[in-house]
Amino acid sequence: MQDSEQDRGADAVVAALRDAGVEIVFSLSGNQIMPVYDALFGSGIRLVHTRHEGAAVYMAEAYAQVTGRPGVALITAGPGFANGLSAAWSALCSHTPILVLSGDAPAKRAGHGAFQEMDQTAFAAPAVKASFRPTSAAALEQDVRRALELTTEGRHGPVHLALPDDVLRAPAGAAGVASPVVPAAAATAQAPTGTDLATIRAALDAAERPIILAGPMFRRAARKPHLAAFMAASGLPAIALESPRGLRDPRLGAFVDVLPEADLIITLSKPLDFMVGFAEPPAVAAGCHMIQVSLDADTMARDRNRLTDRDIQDVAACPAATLAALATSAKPHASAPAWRDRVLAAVAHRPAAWAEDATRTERIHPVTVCNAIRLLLDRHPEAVLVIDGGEFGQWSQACLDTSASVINGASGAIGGGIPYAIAAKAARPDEPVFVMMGDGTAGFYLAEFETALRNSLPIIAIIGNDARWNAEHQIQTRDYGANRTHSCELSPTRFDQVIAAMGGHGEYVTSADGLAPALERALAANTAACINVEIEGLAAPVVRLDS
Ligand SMILES: Cc1ncc(C[n+]2csc(CCOP(=O)(O)OP(=O)(O)O)c2C)c(N)n1
Ligand SMILES: [Mg+2]
Repeated sequence: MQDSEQDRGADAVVAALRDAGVEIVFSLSGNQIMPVYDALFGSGIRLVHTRHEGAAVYMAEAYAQVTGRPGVALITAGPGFANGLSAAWSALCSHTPILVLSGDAPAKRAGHGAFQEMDQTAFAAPAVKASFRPTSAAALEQDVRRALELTTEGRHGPVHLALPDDVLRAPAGAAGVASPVVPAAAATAQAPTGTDLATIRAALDAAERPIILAGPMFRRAARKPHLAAFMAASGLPAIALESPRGLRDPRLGAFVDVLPEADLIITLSKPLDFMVGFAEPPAVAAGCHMIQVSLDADTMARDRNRLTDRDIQDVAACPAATLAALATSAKPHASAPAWRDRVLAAVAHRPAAWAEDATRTERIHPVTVCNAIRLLLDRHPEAVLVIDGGEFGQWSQACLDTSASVINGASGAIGGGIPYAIAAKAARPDEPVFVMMGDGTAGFYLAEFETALRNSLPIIAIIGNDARWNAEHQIQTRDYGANRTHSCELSPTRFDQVIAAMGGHGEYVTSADGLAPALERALAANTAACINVEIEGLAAPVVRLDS
C-alpha cells in the first residue's frame, strides 16, 4: 500500500465488494484504477484480467446470469470505460444485475482537461440503470455497497460508478462527515397486495386462454422453477422471453402462431416492446386483456399510454413474488390443460423435414452440429451452453437448451460469447461450458481465448464456419436480390490453428463423422478448445405450425 498509510478510497471499494460476497472481479487495468488492483491483494477476491473492457463487462453479465448474484467489472477511464459501455447496455437489455466500476480523471481537476477526462455519467446514462460519480473517499464504501444493492432493486440491471483517481487514493477515514451519492436501495422487494392478487385471480377466472409472458430473468436457473411451479399448479402456460427475435426465437418453436389466441396476457417484467410485436395485432389479439406486473413504473406507463385503446392494467409489484403467490394459491384453471398443451406443443414444434435436410447439404448442416452437441449435453445435464448471434446461433437456439444457458440476449449484440463462456466456467469450474457461434462473431473477442488459457478456464467453442457474415448476406439477398449481395464474404479462417498457436486445443472438422470424436478430444484436453466446423451457410430457421 503506497498511496497512504491509512485505508484509501480504493480499500473502501474492495471492502464493500468483499463484504457483499463478491468473489470475482473481471477487469482490464489502466492508470486510474491501479489503487484498486493494489487493494485487491489479500482480499480473497479473484481478479480475471481480460484483453478488452467489453469482454470484462460481458463476463460480469454471464457470471450474474449463471450464479444469480451481481457480476462486477472494473475498467479504466476514458476509452476503457467507453469500450465497456456496449456490453453494459446488453446487461440493461437482458435485465442482468452488474456493477461497472470505472476509473475517472481526478475530481479536483474536473473541467481542467485532465488525462482521459470525460463526462462518464452522461455517457453511461442511456446504457445503464443508474450512473454516479462519488467524490468523497469517506463515503465510497457506502456508495459501492448501495450501487451493488441497486443492481437488483426493481428491474435488475447494470449500475455504473465512475471512480475519480484522487478519490481512490485519498484516505477513506479522514474526510469527516461525507454523504454518499448513491441513493439508498429499497429494503425489500415489493410484495403484491391482496388487491393486486385478487385483480389477477379474477382476470384469470374470467379468461378462457390466459398466458403468462415473463421477462429474461425468468430464463435464469434461479427463477425457471417458479414458472414451472405455476404451470403445474394452474395448468396454464407460462413462457419466458429473452431473445432479440422475441416471439420468433427459434427456441420457442411456433409460439408466434398461438399467442394471438390468448385472451389474457399477464406480463412479468416483460415490457410490451419489439420482442412481443409491441403487443399489437397480429402478434397479440386487439381484444386481449393485459396485466403488466413490474417494478419499473416508467416502462409500464410508457406501454399503457401507447396502447390507450386497449384493456391494460398495471400491478406495481415484484414479479417473482407475484408469481410465487399465484403458484401457491392456484387451482387448476377451467381451460387447463388443453390450452397449455396447445401452447407447449407449438413451442416444441420443429419441422420434420430438418432431419432429412440435414443429410443433403454439401457441407455440414447446422442441425448435424447441434445433434452432436446434444449428445454431450445429455451426458452433462449441468453443463453451461452459451449461444451467440448469427444464423448459426439461431440454428443452435432451435435445437439446443440446457438448465443453464446464456444467450446474446435482447440487445441483439453479437460477439460476447467467448467472454460469456469464460465467466460461466469461472462460476462453474466443475461443469463443461460450450459456446456456439458463427465465424464472424468469433472474431470480436478471439483474444479472450488467451484469457481463458492464462486463467485455466477451459471452455469449448464450437465455431460454425461458413466463411461469411451470413445473417447479413441473407438480409441483402432477401431485401435487395440475389444479384445485389456484397461484402459479406469472410476468409475461411483456421480458428483451430489460431487457438492451437495460443496454446489451446484446436480441431478442424470438415465431415459429420468427425464431429463426435473432435468433441471428445476437446473435452479430454481439459484446456480452452476451439472446434472449427465447416458448415453450410443457411438462413436462420423459420418455425411455423404449418412448416
Ligand atoms: C455488435 C453487433 N454488430 C453487428 C451486428 C449485426 N450482425 C448480426 S448477425 C451478423 C453476422 C454474424 O455472422 P457469423 O457470426 O459468421 O454468423 P452467421 O450468420 O454467418 O452464421 C451481424 C454482422 C450485431 N447484431 N451486433
Ligand atoms: Mg458466418
